[in-house]
Amino acid sequence: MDDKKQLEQFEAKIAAGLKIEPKDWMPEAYRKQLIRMMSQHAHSEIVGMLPEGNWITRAPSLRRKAILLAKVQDEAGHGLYLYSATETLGVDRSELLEQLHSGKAKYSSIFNYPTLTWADIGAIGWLVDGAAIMNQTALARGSYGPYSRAMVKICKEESFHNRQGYEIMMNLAQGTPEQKEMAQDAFNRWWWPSIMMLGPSDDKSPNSDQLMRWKVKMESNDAIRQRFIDRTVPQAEFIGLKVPDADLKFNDVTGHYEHGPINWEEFFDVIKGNGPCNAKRIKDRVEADKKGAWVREAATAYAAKQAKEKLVA
Ligand code: BYC
Repeated sequence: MDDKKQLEQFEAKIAAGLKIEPKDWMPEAYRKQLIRMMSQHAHSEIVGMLPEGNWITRAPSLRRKAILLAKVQDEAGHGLYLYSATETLGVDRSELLEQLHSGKAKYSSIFNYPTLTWADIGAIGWLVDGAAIMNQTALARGSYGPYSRAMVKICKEESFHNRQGYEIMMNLAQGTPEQKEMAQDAFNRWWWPSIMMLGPSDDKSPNSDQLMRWKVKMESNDAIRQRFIDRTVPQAEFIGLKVPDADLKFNDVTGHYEHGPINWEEFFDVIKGNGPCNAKRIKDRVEADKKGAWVREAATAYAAKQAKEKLVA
């Protein structure tokens, strides 16, 4: 069958809401877009462990420590899950990791900001996981089978992450004046980066058209951002925190919040590698990879031994 016919069949399948599976024919551009997006997503999960992992030894109670440990482990699981899903497209994980460690690959802008106080852990769960859920529940309806299925499992865990973060913020906001101030300070620092992590505005998003046509992305960056804002502002008001946006107002006609200007210059600067923590994140990730080399070697040797024994038996 020629490429034109295959492309027609591929697009008809997508239009009918069917999933594309790894062995199905797909245009090279679809494969490349998925590898780009899924590997960036996997890297984000793995790099995202660093700012939170930084607080495991300083969690204020055993309960909080157990929750944070579980969350960080979940993120590792999401990363591995997503690297595996990306490998179904014919790329090797070691190649993807090399791109991350050499600074060539992107990962979410949000993880280039520092976690200065315990309230930042609350803000990450509430806002960062909250924004991630908005985005990922849409991706769960996407056209590539392994990616959309990964999203279903990941979103379930992100919901728990989101709730534990909101609970931390609620407790702090109802605490002493100092605790409330800490919550507000973390909110002030994480609000705008969380809004930006959903991607550049639609007029500055070169990949969206193609990804939406092929139903990898089901909604545009701005549409998801609006939903995130509409959901999060009342949550902030409920716990008595003030959204750090002087221009924020509710539009009774549209039923949506209107927000002030987003600092896209800052966003593009961060994704170019100039955020407050970019260099540190890559350095820490490379070190973590080196430290874990013996575990991977041992696991590979064990798997090879098992396979050999199976063959003999
Ligand atoms: N950060 O054309 P656009 C988590 C890049 S982790 C960095 O709109 P697209 C969690 C973009 O790559 C969840 N770069 O792109 C983990 C493109 O550059 P290239 C992370 C960004 O793909 C641990 C350029 O800007 N979620 O939840 O259509 C602890 C133009 O953008 C960002 C995902 O990864 C960014 N924020 O849309 C706690 C979801 N935004 O590649 C929590 C999967 C854009 O052309 N990804 N860029 O050089 C997506 O949904 C989409 O890729 C995006 C961007 C919405 C992020």
